[in-house]
Amino acid sequence: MEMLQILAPDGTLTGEAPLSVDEVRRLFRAMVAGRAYDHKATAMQKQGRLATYASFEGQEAAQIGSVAALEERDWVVGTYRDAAAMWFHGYPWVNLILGRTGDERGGHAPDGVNVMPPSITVGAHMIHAVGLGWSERLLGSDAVAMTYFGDGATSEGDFHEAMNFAGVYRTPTVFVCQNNGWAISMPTSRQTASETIAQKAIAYGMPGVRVDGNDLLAMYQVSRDAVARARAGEGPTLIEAVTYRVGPHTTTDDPDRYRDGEEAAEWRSRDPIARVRAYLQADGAWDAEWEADIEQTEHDAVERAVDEAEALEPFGAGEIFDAMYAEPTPQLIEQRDKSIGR
Ligand SMILES: Cc1ncc(C[n+]2csc(CCOP(=O)(O)OP(=O)(O)O)c2C)c(N)n1
Repeated sequence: MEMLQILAPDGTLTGEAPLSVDEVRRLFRAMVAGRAYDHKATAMQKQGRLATYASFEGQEAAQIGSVAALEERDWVVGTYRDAAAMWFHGYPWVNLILGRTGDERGGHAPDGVNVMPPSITVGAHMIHAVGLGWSERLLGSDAVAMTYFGDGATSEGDFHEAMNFAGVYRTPTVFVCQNNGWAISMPTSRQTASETIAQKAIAYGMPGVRVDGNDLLAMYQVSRDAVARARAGEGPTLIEAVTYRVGPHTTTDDPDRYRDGEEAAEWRSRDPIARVRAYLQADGAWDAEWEADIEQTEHDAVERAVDEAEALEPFGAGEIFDAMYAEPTPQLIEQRDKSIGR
């Protein structure tokens, strides 16, 4: 299967750009914001202020290029590694930070923001995305659900169930697999005997596309087309975004124990942000001062979210139970009472 690329690693176009320069500048800024959050969260974990954190460095184009194709009424259903996509669709940084401290108040989106909390269970959320899209369709809406997952998640039974159901019922689902080369220490080559992930779509009766996941423009184009298909009632699409996790799996991981450092260094040189920077610069639409300015502004926004999260009164031990159901079950009431020593 061919891999679509529109923006070459040196920032030159190999096809027609699907976005105006102003739109590219807006998405460049979003990628810069994502990286500001990513670096801050990694640093905070090392300071003992966050629990485990999963960096998405290197995957900014895969996330921002795809989520940018959505409308507000659409859904984002992602994982622990998809903070940039979640944030772009309205999930506030403060909630993401709270979630990483184990505070349940970070575990849901504000009203009207169609973003599910991140799935830590590998693969389980793809089924939810299919159900969300299907229910939107049954309610007469044209909203679609975009779900993010890794190459490792495609080995879960949940992936098969989600893809199969979506194919049979032609649900408005866009499956975005960020094939980042590794599932913790398991390389994609040992994850599946398929030559590509995209080709798995054929068996479920839906289109599969393979795209350079470090290319913002190509990511946007394939996502826009998949969203349009889903919205028009033509069913789901599987997108395989070929990218790379340049950092560790999470802050608890040491990738030097299982992979060659040169591989990560090579992928760092294909940085998705640098690629768009080169494109904008060649167009006269970038200068260092502008980037320094947006970087500072986005960094400040993340810092404010951190301050807000850390200024909250600690979450009470028993309150976690209140977040489970509208009406707690007798068992939950019993557990809650025990946890607060009643
Ligand atoms: C059902 C389940 N099994 C195992 C784990 C432990 N685990 C967390 S992340 C991960 C690897 C997932 O790899 P992939 O789907 O490729 O996503 P990536 O982390 O690379 O983004 C595993 C095995 C889990 N969270 N859930």
